[in-house]
Amino acid sequence: AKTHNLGYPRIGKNRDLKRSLEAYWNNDIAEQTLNEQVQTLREQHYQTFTHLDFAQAGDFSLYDHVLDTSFLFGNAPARAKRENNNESYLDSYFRIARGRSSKRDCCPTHAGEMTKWFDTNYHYIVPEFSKTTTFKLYADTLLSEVKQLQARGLDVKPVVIGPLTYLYLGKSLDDTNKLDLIDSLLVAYKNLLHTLAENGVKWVQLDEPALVTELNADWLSAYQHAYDTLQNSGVKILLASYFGSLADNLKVVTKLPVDGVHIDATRAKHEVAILAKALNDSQVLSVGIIDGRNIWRTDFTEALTLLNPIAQLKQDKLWLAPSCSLLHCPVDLNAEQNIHPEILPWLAFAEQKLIELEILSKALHTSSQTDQDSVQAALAQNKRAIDQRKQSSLSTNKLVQRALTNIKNEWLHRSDDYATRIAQQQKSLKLPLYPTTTIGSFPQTSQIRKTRQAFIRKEITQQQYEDALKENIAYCIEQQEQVGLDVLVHGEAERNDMVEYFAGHLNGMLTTAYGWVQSYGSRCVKPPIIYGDVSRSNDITVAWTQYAQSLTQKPVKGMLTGPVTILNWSFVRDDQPRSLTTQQIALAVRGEVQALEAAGTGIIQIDEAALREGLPLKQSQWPEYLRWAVDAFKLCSSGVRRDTQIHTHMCYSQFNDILPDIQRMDADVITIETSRSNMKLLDAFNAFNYQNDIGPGVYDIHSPNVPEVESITNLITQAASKIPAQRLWINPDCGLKTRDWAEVRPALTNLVAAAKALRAQ
Ligand code: THG
Ligand code: ZN
Repeated sequence: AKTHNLGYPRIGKNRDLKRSLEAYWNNDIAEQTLNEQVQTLREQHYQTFTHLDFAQAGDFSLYDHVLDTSFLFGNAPARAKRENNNESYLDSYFRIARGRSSKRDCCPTHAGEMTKWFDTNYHYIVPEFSKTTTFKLYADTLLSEVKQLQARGLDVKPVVIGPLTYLYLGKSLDDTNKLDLIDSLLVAYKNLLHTLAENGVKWVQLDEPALVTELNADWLSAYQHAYDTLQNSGVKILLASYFGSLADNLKVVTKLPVDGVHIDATRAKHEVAILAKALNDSQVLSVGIIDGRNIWRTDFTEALTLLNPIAQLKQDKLWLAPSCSLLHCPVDLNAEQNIHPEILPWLAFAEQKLIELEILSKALHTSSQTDQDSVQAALAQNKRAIDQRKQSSLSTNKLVQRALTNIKNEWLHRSDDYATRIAQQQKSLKLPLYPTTTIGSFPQTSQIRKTRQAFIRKEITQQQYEDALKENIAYCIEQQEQVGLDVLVHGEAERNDMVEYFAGHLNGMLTTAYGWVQSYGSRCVKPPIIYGDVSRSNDITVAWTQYAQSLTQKPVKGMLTGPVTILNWSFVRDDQPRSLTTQQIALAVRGEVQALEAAGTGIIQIDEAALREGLPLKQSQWPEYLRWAVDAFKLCSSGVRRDTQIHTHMCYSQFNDILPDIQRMDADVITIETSRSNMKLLDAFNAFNYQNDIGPGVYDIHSPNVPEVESITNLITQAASKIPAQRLWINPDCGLKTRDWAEVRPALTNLVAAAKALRAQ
């Protein structure tokens, strides 16, 4: 079977791309140097082609491949237009990506909106469409890459987002129906395919992951129309679907006049054989057999059981690949020095996954005797690792499993209703009308980051590290006292990331040293790995919260990350349902909540930043997800007294379609992002008749501008026309961690002044 790849991580083994980009944006290096550094990085990328029959082009990007596609088809927003001749093409690209170029004072622009790429933690720049949108091919960048690879004697397969997924990902700025643009877009695509054909390209991969969502008849007929139009363009088309099953769309896919179809065998296993039979003899079936969304070693026995009959049927028309682009995986497991030696052989990062792919292909039909011997050895080694993982005492914890069976239904509910609880809480907390607070983090100064690095490198002792953190907490409390906030936080100086930090303190989870995955542009996260039953053996946050509380008379809110967010931002077990893993995490968080309460904490916030983004790609599966996700939140938050106040926070402000579920979470207070939507979101809460307290964000922390008192009072007055004043809290949006104290202090001072002015009225 021929092997190919859908995409490789761009960030580099050592976050090389991040360093180069940030140096360029800082004006520390010139464009020429950036290009040289990027070329070096791509040379490493090209090394991976030794495992493959095709070399993919077009998967690399300096910021985001969706933005690249907008430039490829001449759909960059009009504001990208260069106003002065000094600006390079690259700088106009970065202006759309991040609002400014590298030249500090040149042409500030509002950045393109960012949103999540399907159900991943990768953010793309949203394409913009309107009545006046036209398309035109600008293929130079892609062509030069194709030529560079051809010059090395490689068989190049460009990877391009397909026309319908491209439309699907974008937003219409007016009331234009995106599908009305398809014909003019297809002209540009057809032009691209012809151009590639003229340049000796044989196969082009068109990515259409929108096909795993539930599409209506208009979209499905647009698919038929688009691929009818694109056929006979001089190249063969591989239509790639991934991130789920094709389900009802499978019938349509098999009718499209394409030369091959790629399917995600990790998430649509049962459709592989169906598709193999439905395609005709001349069509290629590419099976995405290696999981591109997780870090587990592939079970070769299982994979070959699936592949052998397909290989019989499809012969040389069977191709093998990872399930999706490896963009969502860390780069190289070999960089990890501190992973438990028993767990290490269970894992495969991008580099290791391509080696697996090569072995699987050889295992399907080995030619030479030496190959056979090495393949047999690799299969045996794989079986040992898989068996050892299945039997390992590290993945199972009988106590956790017993604790799960002991969960009582009452544990999922507070013992009193909201009205009773809030009355008790008002008695004990004695907060004013419009209480003020923040979402939890305060500026992570470069000093804290440096101290943490020094501690990780063992250059300073635990004691020195803790003293430095305490000093930071004390500063944080003092600042909040001065500003006059009502409910304080300790500021989270001890946390590098809200998920990674808890993973480092829970049993059954591990964190990596270099397992970076691109989140957007130059920004990365290191998702933890959940390898076993999760539990908590020691208090995690209690001492920091208590220390902060010892410094002030005002209540200090305990800060935790919720179970659904810990799950959604980690690599999960593939040997049990996500719902069960989440329930284990919920039980651990419940223990921490109770420990905080026992230590005297009267307000505890449990963030579920990622609850909404965990919604399945198929809307018909939402109720099932929401049932266990909300149950997990209730399990961790309900085991407290009636006068203990539970807060939660959620990002990404689209709650209209899940309000019943948010109500069912029954947090005493929910804080949400609203400042940019001018409180519009509260209409939905109002229309739904949401019962509990709400803290709408009144200050957009992503903007470097300090908000005026008047603009905050305006927002609160608007909010109070939708939600009774007695139930309103006043807080900024989340993310103060990313700002400086010099910005945060005056902004919060104004926020408190606005609250005081309104109380006086
Ligand atoms: N944590 C995790 N996942 C997330 C977020 C998070 N996904 C969604 C959203 N928040 C993504 N946002 C960001 C914002 C900033 C950074 C990464 C993702 C960031 N990262 C640092 C960098 O790349 O320089 C590295 C972080 C570090 O120093 O440890 O700034 O909050 N899990
Ligand atoms: Zn948020």
